[in-house]
Amino acid sequence: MKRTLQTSLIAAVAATTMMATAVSAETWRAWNIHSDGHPNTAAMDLFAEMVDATTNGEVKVDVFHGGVLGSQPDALEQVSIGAIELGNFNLGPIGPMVKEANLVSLPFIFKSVPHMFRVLDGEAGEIMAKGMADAGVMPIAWFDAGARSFYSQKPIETPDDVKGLKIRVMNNNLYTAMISAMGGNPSPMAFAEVQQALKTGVVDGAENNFPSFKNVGHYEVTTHYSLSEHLIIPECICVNTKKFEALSPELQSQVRAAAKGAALYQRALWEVQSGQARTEVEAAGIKVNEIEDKSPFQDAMDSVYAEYLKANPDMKKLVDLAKSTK
Ligand code: GTR
Repeated sequence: MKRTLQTSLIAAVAATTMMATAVSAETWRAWNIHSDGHPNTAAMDLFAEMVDATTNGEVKVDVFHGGVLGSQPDALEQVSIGAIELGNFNLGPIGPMVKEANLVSLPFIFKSVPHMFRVLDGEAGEIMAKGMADAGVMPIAWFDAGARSFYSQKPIETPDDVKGLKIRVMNNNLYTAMISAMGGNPSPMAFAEVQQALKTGVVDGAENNFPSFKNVGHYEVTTHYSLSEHLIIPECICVNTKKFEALSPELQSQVRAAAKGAALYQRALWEVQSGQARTEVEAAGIKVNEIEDKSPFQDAMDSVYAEYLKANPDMKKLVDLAKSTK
């Protein structure tokens, strides 16, 4: 089924765009933190294939998997200045460079993944996309990244369970505030270092979605995954704004169509593979703790919101837009 979906997406995208005559082919380097077996890796490969097919080879995308082009904050910087042309980025580490993108890093801002996509498809999404494009990282498609939950050597079922634990977070002050508000010790760290840090006890825990928890082996060095689902953060295919705008309007729409097709594929894969990842880690011995009542976690975030909005009053509009989206 995988191949069939891929083939029909490529055909559909090719059919909706005019065949271009190759004049000056250019190759774009794409950053991807994930390796084989992760939905985003397959989606980025399909994106590259579709760009090639729909632009008739005028734009080529060379995807570098496994984070070999650098850590996420470094790669973002590189894309923003055009040293790397694009990447599949999580919006969390974009917050420190694009204030509007921080909307998605407020804990419990979204009710569900579909709610998050509805917010992205509305005015709030437009404002975020503009802020990102102005900073040089223009989103041309949104990926699903599910919800992030805590994992450690013990269940984390209430905010009190975080007290005194050193928890790895991505690079964003909102996440350090989130852990501190529960009495934990936040430890910002690059994704590539987390497995070793968990193994050696440099950190007591971390937080992520099931596919990432599984794919980079975090489940091998921890015992409990607790479904706090405190963050629902989308990901993007983000392109250096100037490189994208330098393309002809026709090429721009072909690249956009390829990104949309890749996102459609990614979301379908995500649905299946995040369930599979959960099954696999449970089979490997991970105890998954359901959390019936998440309100103590949500209540613990009141001070995070209050302080954040005090320091960034202009973000209130985006928060209100998200909260009023059905
Ligand atoms: C993953 C995400 C990566 C990276 C990672 C992390 O879920 O796909 O882009 O942000 O989490 O925790 O650093």
